Amino acid sequence: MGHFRSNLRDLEFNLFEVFGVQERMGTGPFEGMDVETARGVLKELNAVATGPLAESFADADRNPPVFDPATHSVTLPQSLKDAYKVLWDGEWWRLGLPNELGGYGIPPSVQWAAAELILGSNPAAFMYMAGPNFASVVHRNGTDEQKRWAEIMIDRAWGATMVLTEPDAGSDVGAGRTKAIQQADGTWHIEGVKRFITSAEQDMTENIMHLVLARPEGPGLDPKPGTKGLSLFLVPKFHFDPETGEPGERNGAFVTGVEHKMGLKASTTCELTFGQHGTPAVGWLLGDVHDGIAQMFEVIEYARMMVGTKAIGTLSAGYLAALEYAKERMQGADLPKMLDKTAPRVTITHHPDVRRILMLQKAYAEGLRAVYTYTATFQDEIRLGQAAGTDVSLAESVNDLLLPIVKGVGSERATEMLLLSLQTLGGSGYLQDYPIEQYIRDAKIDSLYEGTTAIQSLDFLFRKIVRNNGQALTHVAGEIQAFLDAESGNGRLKEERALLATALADVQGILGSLTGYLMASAQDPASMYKVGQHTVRLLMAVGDLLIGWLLLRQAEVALTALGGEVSAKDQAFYEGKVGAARFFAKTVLPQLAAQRVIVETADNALMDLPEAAF
Ligand code: ST9
Ligand code: FAD
Repeated sequence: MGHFRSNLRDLEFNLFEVFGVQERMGTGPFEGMDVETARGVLKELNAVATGPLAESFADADRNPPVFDPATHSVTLPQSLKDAYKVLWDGEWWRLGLPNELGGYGIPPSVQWAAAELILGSNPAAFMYMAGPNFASVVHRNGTDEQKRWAEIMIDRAWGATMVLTEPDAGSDVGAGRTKAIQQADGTWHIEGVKRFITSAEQDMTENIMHLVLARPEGPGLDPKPGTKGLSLFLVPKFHFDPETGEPGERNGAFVTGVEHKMGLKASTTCELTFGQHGTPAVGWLLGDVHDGIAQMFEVIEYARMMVGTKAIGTLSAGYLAALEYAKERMQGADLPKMLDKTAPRVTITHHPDVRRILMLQKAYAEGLRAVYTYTATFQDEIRLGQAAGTDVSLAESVNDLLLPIVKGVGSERATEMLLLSLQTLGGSGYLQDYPIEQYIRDAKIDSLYEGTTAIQSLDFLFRKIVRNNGQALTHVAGEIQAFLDAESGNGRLKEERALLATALADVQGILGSLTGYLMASAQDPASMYKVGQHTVRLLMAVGDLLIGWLLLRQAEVALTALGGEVSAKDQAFYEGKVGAARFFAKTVLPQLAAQRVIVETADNALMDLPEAAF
């Protein structure tokens, strides 16, 4: 068996028993889809993900891509190429495409469940598949000619990259200095150095389309500072025939270095230079409009959801590996018999502390899976509404609100919980004989790229809550309140509902204090620091609240199912749902009260401390 342990049962539970995704199938853009087909897709992909796709995971880590500076080229390990071929030949990339570009008309909620299977099994292989997906952004925003290029990107199986970061412009993308100089023939020459670019070089595809942010220069252009002064250019690795896509001359975008990373080694992270090696890097302005940052955010929004799902998929795999080990490993006696040296030895699942860390992993893995699926249900609504011509602004703003939770909370909790997965194995967890040490190394990147957690938290508070006048948040809080008011479940989970109600009030308290500090900053600018010290705390608190709520929703569904006839396997599954919800409500949610006190009593002592005192 490969390294990857999937949780297809839980994916399907979320989709069909909790969120009722099947109700949105058979209509509009999902007209050709039904529940049996969706289950069939997931089942088939699960076999691929747990089988051939997983095979290169460790090999490509131990034998990472090799860079040749003389030719600016990379050789990927054969095992990874084989895995990529499995994905490509299976046409799994079609799952992410809109119908008009050859997609299967599958709702985003099901797409993300499918994505979790690939990302948990082989995240680097998933990321090399960016071509078709980024082509859909080119298609949506491009000129007629560029729409054709988008089709070529898909038909000819090209790779693609998103190119923002520079040595002095990471979180602060607007500090980017790469420039685009307008040419008489309508093209642009890109000049500059970008770094940390994922998949910028590989030896699997005949061409790579780089989506590059650069600052335009030319007659009649009004240069603007910051992100608003950036435009998005299409810069292919090779020039190509615009009709057939046949590659021609080398364009002047060259990789000049590949990073040596702590994890995710199979994925190339490159320094990418434009126009620095005697060949101009010719680019084309996307859509012929200077709207780069907004266009790039269409890519970023997808990528942030992807990064969160990747982290959550890895967390789930880590938990299931830890669980499997714990059920086998005999060590020590049952705690009440600890003084009896002749007492039988037990498996470590008998020890309360092992149970504690296992259940914490389970609750976060399954709770976060529910959070990303819940988020994706709003993406389903957006697609349906757009096709029907109805107002989707609320669904869009709720999706926007939830993205930093999926990305920020998903990645932070995955890192924390994967440490507990390793802990469950004791010393063995530290060995490369088990996949968990690699999971930790590979998943750590998720809290860094696509905007660090701090950036997610600023986005969450300032853009998704304050600028949205709290509308999306009020909608979600309203759903939680409705769940509390419904009192369904025959009075079971009463204590847990009360804990959820308190947690909701605590999060509202945290937010209330932060908005108070924010308003006070109009008179006292330093008050803004009180906000900035606690935005990550807010993000994580809302994450815990959502996880607690969704686990309880799952528990309700499980209790109903347990009231009828269920198989022994399902009985265990549903009991696990109730157990996880209770555990989370009783041991995690009460911690939000302490977070609230910390925010309510915030001061600026931290900010007043001189730098030398650190
Ligand atoms: C990176 C890549 O890290 C990591 C790897 C990716 C690999 C991808 C592979 C994909 C594979 C796909 C495979 C598919 C297979 C399918 C199979 C399916 C089964 N939302 O607040 P302002 C916009 S890449 C939307 O003033 P500042 C907006 O237009 C590097 N838009 O910001 C706004 O204008 P307005 C990632 C947003 O102070 C404008 O920006 N790097 C949002 O100028 C200005 O906004 C980062 O992520 C948003 N949330 O700049 C950078 N926010 O306000 C992180 C902003 O008028 N830093 N806009 O609407 C940030 O995000 C900063 O906050 C900043 C600040 C740069 C935005
Ligand atoms: P910095 O921005 O210097 O941040 C350093 C620290 O300061 C962080 O803790 C951060 O949270 C904090 N910080 C910074 N600004 C603020 C603020 N305003 N408020 C609070 N805290 C702040 N980029 C691409 O364009 N394309 C890619 O394909 C790509 N792939 C990547 C792959 C890998 C493996 C890596 C490591 C990076 C990749 N990146 C890519 C770049 C990535 O998006 C950036 O590393 C990330 O956005 C952070 O920027 P930085 O590394 O410059 O850190």
